[in-house]
Amino acid sequence: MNEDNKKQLFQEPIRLMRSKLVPKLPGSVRKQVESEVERLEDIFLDARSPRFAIVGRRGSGKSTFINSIFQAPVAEIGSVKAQTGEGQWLAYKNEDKDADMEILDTRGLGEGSAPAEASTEIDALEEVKSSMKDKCPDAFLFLIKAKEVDSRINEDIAQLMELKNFVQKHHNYLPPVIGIVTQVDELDPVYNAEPPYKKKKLKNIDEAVEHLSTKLTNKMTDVAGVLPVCSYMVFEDEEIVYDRRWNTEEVVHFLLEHLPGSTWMQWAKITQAKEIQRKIALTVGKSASAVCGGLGAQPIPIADLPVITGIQISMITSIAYISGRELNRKSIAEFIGAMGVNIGAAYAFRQVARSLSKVAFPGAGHLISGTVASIATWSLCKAAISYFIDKESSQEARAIFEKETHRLKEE
Ligand SMILES: Nc1nc2c(ncn2[C@@H]2O[C@H](COP(=O)(O)OP(=O)(O)OP(=O)(O)O)[C@@H](O)[C@H]2O)c(=O)[nH]1
Ligand SMILES: [Mg+2]
Repeated sequence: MNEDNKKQLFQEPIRLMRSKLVPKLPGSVRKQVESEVERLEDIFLDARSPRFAIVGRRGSGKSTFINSIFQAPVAEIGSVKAQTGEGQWLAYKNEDKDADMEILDTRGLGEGSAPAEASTEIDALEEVKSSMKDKCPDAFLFLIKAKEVDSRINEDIAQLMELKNFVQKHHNYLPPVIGIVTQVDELDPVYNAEPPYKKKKLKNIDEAVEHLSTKLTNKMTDVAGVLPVCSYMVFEDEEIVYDRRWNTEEVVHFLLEHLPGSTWMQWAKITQAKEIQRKIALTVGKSASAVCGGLGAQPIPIADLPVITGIQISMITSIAYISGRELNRKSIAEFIGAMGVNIGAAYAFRQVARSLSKVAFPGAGHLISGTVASIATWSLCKAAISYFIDKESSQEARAIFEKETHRLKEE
């Protein structure tokens, strides 16, 4: 399935939600449902690559950091001379070539000698600025070696601020600044270079983070956070032969939180992190449940059932898509088949709950049936995550569906 087909897959249900569903809702619910629909639009329809401007001295570990995120040697690493030459956006592609990350790998500011690669402009800072004119970064990553958080850092921060102000002026957007303390394996005690890190090491890592954090927040108000990392890994013939990475997953998650929804799908593919896939799937599930709940709460007759089913099927399809599984009817049908009875049961239950509650508690009925629709959708989301992302069996997925439904009904 190509990208256009995939888009179509999501276009139709989202369009339906917008045109048929949202206008029917009363003001209070409409606002919430509308913002959930917008989120889904961001994730699935406006998808684009994430863009980072990486600021850091030569040798701070920018290229290594990029490789560690991809878990593949996509960026060149130089250990002797300054490597990165031109301050231009580079698109690094993942192995499947279906996602990329755009990086403005700024030339190591303050390097000792001219970079090995050719550079057309003399002033590195001006070069970086001109690259940011046509493309606005989603975030600034400020990388600094753990051992250097203390040395000459004010100058680096001043440069970072200059770049940040430039973006704000040009794009009217303030990208968050995320500090990354790199190469923590080299902190004392050096004999504990391999993770897991012991107490003494962790204490020194904390200190380095604290130090950079204070320095940054003294100068800027929009520092999203500072995280330590060890990105060192060795590849041979594109294969990982040595992996000393530490805290990479945490960084990857943290970045997701500060990236716009439109870049999430690409981020999930680039990082191949299950946790990221899960997180996006949960967000989609939350939106779908809210939409179904909002709809179920309306005094619309059985006619709304197909719409709810449609949203639930779109949700399941999107979770399969997020998981990276080849999208086809068969895998979706298999999952729905496995849940089938339960989906039906949930509907039946919903109908019963709705009619019963209208008799027993007039007025509360709508609320209850909305809740039931949302419980069924949420439980389906959990089951789809276990089936598509965690690659559990259909029996296991079904058990999760039942457990989740039961738990929510109890609440
Ligand atoms: N021990 C250790 N070495 C690292 C780590 N990250 C990077 N290095 C090493 O540091 C050196 C510089 O890393 P690069 O990733 O090339 O740094 P860079 O910031 O891209 O450098 P320029 O492109 O020249 O500005 C290389 O020898 C890397 O192997 C790390 O986490 N631990
Ligand atoms: Mg580099």
